[in-house]
Amino acid sequence: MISILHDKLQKTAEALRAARTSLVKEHGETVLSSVTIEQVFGGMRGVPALVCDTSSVSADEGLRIRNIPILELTDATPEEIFWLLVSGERPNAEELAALKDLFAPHYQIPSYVVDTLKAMPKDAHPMAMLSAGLMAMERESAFRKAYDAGAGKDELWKAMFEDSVRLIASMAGLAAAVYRVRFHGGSVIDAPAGEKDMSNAFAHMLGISNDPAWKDLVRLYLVLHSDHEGGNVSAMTSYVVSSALSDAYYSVSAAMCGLAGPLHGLANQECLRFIIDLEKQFGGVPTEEQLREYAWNRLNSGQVIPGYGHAVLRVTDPRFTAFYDFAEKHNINDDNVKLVQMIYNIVPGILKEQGKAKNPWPNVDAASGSLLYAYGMTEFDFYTVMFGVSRAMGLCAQMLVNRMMMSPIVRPKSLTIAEMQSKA
Ligand code: CMX
Repeated sequence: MISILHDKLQKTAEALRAARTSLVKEHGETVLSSVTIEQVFGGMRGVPALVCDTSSVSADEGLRIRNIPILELTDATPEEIFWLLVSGERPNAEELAALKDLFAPHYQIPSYVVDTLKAMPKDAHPMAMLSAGLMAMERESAFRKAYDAGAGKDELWKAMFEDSVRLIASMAGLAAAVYRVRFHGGSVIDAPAGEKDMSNAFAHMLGISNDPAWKDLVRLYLVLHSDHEGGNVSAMTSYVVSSALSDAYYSVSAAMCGLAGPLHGLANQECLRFIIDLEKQFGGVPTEEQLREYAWNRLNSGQVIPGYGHAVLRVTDPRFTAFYDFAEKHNINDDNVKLVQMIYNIVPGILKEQGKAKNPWPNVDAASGSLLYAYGMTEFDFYTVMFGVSRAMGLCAQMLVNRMMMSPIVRPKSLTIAEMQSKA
């Protein structure tokens, strides 16, 4: 698969390998940090043990994609974001058009994938369907074919590029098919003929609305969730799986299983459930006092407030801000959106008073679901699938960088409790 981006990445691959070789050769013994017992038992929090060039997340600012703050990228398209993630540069018009040409043939997924989705139980979770759909498509992998044909380690990134392009584009058709099969009796909508733009094609195939603001929300959604450095559950999962030279379909499917966890991507679904339950309990938007009481009851019964807190961030997530701004710009007059704003005014104070969460501020999941709901996507079991379509870009970009660097199989050391005790 030859393209402008492919040619550019040839040089990137050489530079990445040179950087890796010289860092290891000249500074291989440099100590980056020491690891404490608390970190080992605490989900490896703060241990700098991964390389990720595509994006970074700081406690006080949040996500930067290739060092550009995410709030400066809210007008971008998903295609621009993928180009930026893998190459470190924003594409010009010609480059962008060339990438769209690569993606467009794959918005329409093969019929056997739709058949796989239709064969699943009627109550299968949409994330299980997404992951299974990717597994069904694994037979398309150029990477596996290249490996089987004896491609050298230095060449494998080219097949990973080919898989990434197809997989990212197919995620739009696959996710839309999951939506139509699971919630609309299987009436799958074909990709629009001649449509090159990914978010427009995706919005069309979902079949929810033709409102330009909805299409813009789909675009923004795909941009904001695309990447969040290397240590989150889904990114680390795809990194580990692909380090065994499993192809992108295996790796992204596994990552989607991690994204389906309520402490990770599923939090957006949980957030909307929280909002709807609140409205049910109080017959509409509650008073501030009622909200306070509801939140405290939840905390006192050992449940989290979904959409709040973060393992790295210590400020309001800029992606939450981007969604919040979208709601204000489009003047969305909806009870759920009002509640998101009300929760934002009240919950951080409660979490601070409780004193457990290190970060009392909202993350991206606190606002995203209410906007999808406002435009007619009311099946909130589906929201994490939307997240997954976007996150596939970051996962593929990170795997591609790792293949270009010829990163080895991941194999950290585990210790027994007795070994740990003997060190204490
Ligand atoms: N509500 C209630 N308690 C919370 C909380 C929240 N929103 N966030 C953190 N806490 C609690 C933790 O459960 C933990 O309690 P214990 O000491 O009893 O185990 C304590 O505060 C300390 O946790 P932390 O160090 O602040 O947070 P972690 O790094 O362990 O976890 C996260 C981070 C996101 C899993 C957690 O904040 C959480 O569960 N939030 C709600 C779910 C959510 O919104 N997830 C989406 C995250 C974004 C994403 O990855 O997609």
